[in-house]
Amino acid sequence: MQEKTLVLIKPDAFEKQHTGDIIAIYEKAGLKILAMKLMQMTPRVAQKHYAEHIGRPYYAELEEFMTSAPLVAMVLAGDDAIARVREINGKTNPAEAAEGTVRKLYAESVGKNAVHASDSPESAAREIAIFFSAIEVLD
Ligand code: RTP
Ligand code: MG
Repeated sequence: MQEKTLVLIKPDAFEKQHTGDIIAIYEKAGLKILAMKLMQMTPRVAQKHYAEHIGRPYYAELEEFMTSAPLVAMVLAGDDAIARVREINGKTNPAEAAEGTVRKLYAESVGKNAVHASDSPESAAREIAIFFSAIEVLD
């Protein structure tokens, strides 16, 4: 099924200038870019995006990290895009991520793990709407 998913190139990967290499991995997998922007997350946006993580022991560190420097937000589309992008990204903890995944290549820790991707169609719709208005997402 054709799906859209929200991807964030997190501040650690952006600062280390891995943006182009990471986007190339998605494009080589056949995923299409429908929207893209460079921005810095505010605490308010972090609280919205990571609403289900508020109250967890790592939340303060997560918000601090995600708001610390610019990141790249994008909408990717393709067949089965939600599961495929998570597969390409690899496990949350880079130590457990498979060879060739974005997190194996570029993540430094479970917190500073280079990328985010939506985990379900419901999350994708919710998260895309946080970062992009309808006219910013191409058909
Ligand atoms: P993401 O949402 O960023 O795509 O990552 P994910 O689904 O693989 O991981 P999730 O469980 O949704 O956690 C969201 C982000 O919170 C940070 N985290 N830190 N220190 C920790 O134990 C811990 N656990 C999670 C990570 O940045 C993770 O990507
Ligand atoms: Mg997640």
